[in-house]
Amino acid sequence: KTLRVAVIGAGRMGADHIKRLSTRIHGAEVAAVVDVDLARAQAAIEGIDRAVALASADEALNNGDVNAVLIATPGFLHEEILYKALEKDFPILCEKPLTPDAGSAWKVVQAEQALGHKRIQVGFMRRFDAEYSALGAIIRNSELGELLMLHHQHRNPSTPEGFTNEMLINDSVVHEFDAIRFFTGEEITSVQVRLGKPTRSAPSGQHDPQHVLLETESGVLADVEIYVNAKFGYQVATQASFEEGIVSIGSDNGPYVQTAGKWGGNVTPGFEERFGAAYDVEVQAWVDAALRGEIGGPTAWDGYATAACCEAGVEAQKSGEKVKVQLNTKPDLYK
Ligand code: INS
Repeated sequence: KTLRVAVIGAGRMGADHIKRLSTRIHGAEVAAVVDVDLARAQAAIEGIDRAVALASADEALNNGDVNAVLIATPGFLHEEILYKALEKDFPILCEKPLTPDAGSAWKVVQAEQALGHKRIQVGFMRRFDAEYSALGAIIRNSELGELLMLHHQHRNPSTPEGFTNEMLINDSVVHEFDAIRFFTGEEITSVQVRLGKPTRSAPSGQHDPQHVLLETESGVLADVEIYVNAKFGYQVATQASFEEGIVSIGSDNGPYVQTAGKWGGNVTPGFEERFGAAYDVEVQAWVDAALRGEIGGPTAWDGYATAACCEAGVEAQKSGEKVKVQLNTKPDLYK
């Protein structure tokens, strides 16, 4: 059996997934690529056997050759495609965020619940990063005693056009919301955002960097420096403080070069390079699980819970207050 995947959205992430599906991933093939810019969809299928370029998600979902969906459009466009794909009962890999706000994410959770089984895997790829897995295991096995604090740095070189102040939370810190839930196995209970001295490199309307402070159910404190116009390169790093030690992950490592009177190496340029291997593992896990009728990673509940954190985060950005995260009761399907 093979997944015949419709990739919806042929932008930066979609194009990256198309390449991975048609080269490194086993058990899946690109059957269709959809983009409002048909020329972009056409360019993306070049060299791929039996793949078609289409201008609408509807056409792709109703194409008899398609039996799975990878959604890589901007976040605010996910909701409509999710419902249509659920109606078809197709395996779905939906890039983060599931939807941009908690209300719409909850409706998606309810639609999946009505279906009676999990079909949606959300693209929180960091869970598949080797160092993330290793730190997760150290926490779960209490190897260094209890986890007490998490310090996160999330830095991007620059932001694409139209990247709003809210998107620092909804598009960027959403990864840390999921990471903190993944590491602790707990929900996040409150979010606070501090705005300090901004860089002069931020486009107008964006306050950058921001300092996000969080608490989990058991009182683990976490902080995130989100800095999206940091210029120097791409960096996602975490330092975890335990009763019996400190664990650091995500530093650029190697090759370490000494030449011409200098020593050093290269800074990671973007998320494709930083998380390339994690994306491969994530998509393979999705495919393998889908062929068994299951999902292989973060659920629609994770998408909803992080959306609730984002909503609290955006409110906290505006008010400067510590905002409680409100969650509905977790449905049995996700327990
Ligand atoms: C991107 C992507 C990256 C993240 C960026 C975000 O959409 O999710 O992993 O570092 O902040 O804008």
